[in-house]
Amino acid sequence: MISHAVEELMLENKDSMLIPAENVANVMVGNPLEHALLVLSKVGYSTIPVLDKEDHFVGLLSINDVVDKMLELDEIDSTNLSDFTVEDIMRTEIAMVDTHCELEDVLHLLVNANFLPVVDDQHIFKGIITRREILKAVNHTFHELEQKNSVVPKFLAAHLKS
Ligand code: 2BA
Repeated sequence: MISHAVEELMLENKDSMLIPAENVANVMVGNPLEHALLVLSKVGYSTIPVLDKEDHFVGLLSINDVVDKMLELDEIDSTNLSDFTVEDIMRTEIAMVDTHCELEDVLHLLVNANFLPVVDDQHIFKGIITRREILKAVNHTFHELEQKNSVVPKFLAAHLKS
């Protein structure tokens, strides 16, 4: 369990932990794969969220999945991809959190994911929490603890006790 003091420090810059939906590259579930490939190569991210027309989060699409699909086809030609949509290959078994999630759950889930999609009660996509933002918060927390002398070396702690 995370101590209250550490959690407080981790959440000091809580607002910047969530990259809001409007700043997150995404594709629509019905987009042809040829279009999705263009989006993925343009934005530079390896995996991006898939949304439906009502902005619900429905899955993830990665550049690897698109390349795998191209390799399955007779000729390696991106125009063949227009016969398929994002829905045909997106991943739907995804770790995600809601807007009321606990920091501890986020930390656990980010062990196995580069980022976590965040949804509200109606499953509307609100943004993502990335490993990068969490590591920034960890870094900030370590420095603050050090500055406040909250971290006492073991030998000193034993000396202070005696
Ligand atoms: P990746 O695309 O595999 O990126 C891994 C890390 O590489 C990112 O970690 C980031 O530090 C860096 N990086 C890659 N492409 C970048 C770019 N175009 N601009 C700036 N930095 C870039 P995180 O920032 O922790 O992101 C973790 C994952 O979250 C990314 O994995 C990507 O799948 C997703 N992601 C992050 N920001 C996103 C955004 N604005 N839109 C869509 N997906 C995003």
